[in-house]
Amino acid sequence: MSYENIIFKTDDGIATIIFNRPEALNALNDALIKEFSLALTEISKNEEIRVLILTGAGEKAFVAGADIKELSTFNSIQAKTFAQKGQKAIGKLQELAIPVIAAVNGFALGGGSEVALACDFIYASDNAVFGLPEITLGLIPGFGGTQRLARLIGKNMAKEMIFTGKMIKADEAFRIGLVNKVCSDKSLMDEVLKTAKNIALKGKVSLRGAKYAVNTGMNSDLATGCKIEIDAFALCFASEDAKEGTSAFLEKRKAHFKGSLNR
Ligand code: CO8
Repeated sequence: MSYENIIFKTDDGIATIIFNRPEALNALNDALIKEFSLALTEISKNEEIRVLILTGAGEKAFVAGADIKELSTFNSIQAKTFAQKGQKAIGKLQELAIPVIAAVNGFALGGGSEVALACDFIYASDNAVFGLPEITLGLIPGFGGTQRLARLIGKNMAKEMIFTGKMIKADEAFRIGLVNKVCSDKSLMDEVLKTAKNIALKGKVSLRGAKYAVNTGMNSDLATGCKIEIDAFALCFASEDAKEGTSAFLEKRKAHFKGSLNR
C-alpha cells in the first residue's frame, strides 16, 4: 500500500509512521487520517512488528492539530463524522497490542497532542511544544484530549490547559508527567530508537500482557485491575518466552525471546 500523507516504514521489527504534510505542519486532514488508519490496520496484522514509533516530517512539528482549513468548512454533521473518524483511528492506535512511542519533534497541538496522548509514552525534543488550543478556535478537543490528558496529568492541570489553550514547552511537559524524556533535537530519534530496540528484544507475549494489564486496569478499580494482571501473568506461562527467560537466568546467560506460544 502506498501513502501520500504519511511515510510508513519498517526496519528490523520496528515500524515508524511519519506524519508527512510539513507545508501545513503535518496537520491532520481527512486524507491523512484515512491513511493513518489503514497503516494501523496493516501494523495490527503484521506479527513481525514489535514496536511502533510516531513522529512528524520536517523540523518544526510533530502535528499542529487538525487541519483548520478543512475544519473551517464543516457543518456540525461533518464535524461529527470527522471527529468519529479521528477517534476511531486514535482508538485503533491505543488498542494496538504492541508498544507505541511518540517522538514529538516540535509542535504537538490539538489533535497532535491527542495522537501523542494515545501512545504508550512520549519522548520530546527540547523544542517541542504541547497544547490543546481548540478553545481559542471556539472549539474543544475532539480526539479524546479532554479524557486522556486528565487521566495522565490530573484533572485540574488538564482543565487549566484546556480552558486557557496555553502552550507549554518540553521541560514543563516533562515536569508535569506528560513526557517521559526530553532530548536534544538531533538526538531525539536515536534515543527513541534505543528504547524501541530495547523493548523489541523482550518477549512478545509478556509485552502484550503488560500493555493490556496497564491499559485495561487503568480503566477499572484496583481490585479488578489486579485480577486482570493475574490473568495476563498466567498467560505469559503459555509462551516459550517465559520458559526461555527463566531458564536463561538460571543458566546465567542472556535470554533470546522468540515470542511464540507453547504448543
Ligand atoms: N491546520 C492547517 N494548517 C496549519 C495548521 C493547522 N492546524 N497549523 C499550521 N498550519 C499551516 C499554516 O497555515 C501555515 O501555512 P501557510 O504557510 O500556507 O500560511 C504553515 O502551516 C506554517 O504555519 P505558521 O506560519 O502559522 O507557523 P508559525 O511558526 O508562525 O506558527 C503554530 C506555528 C503556532 C503551530 C501555528 O501554526 C498555529 O497556531 N497553528 C494552529 C494550531 C492549532 O490551533 N491547532 C489546533 C487545531 S484544532 C484541533 O486540532 C482539533 C482536534 C479535534 C478535532 C475534532 C473534529 C471536529
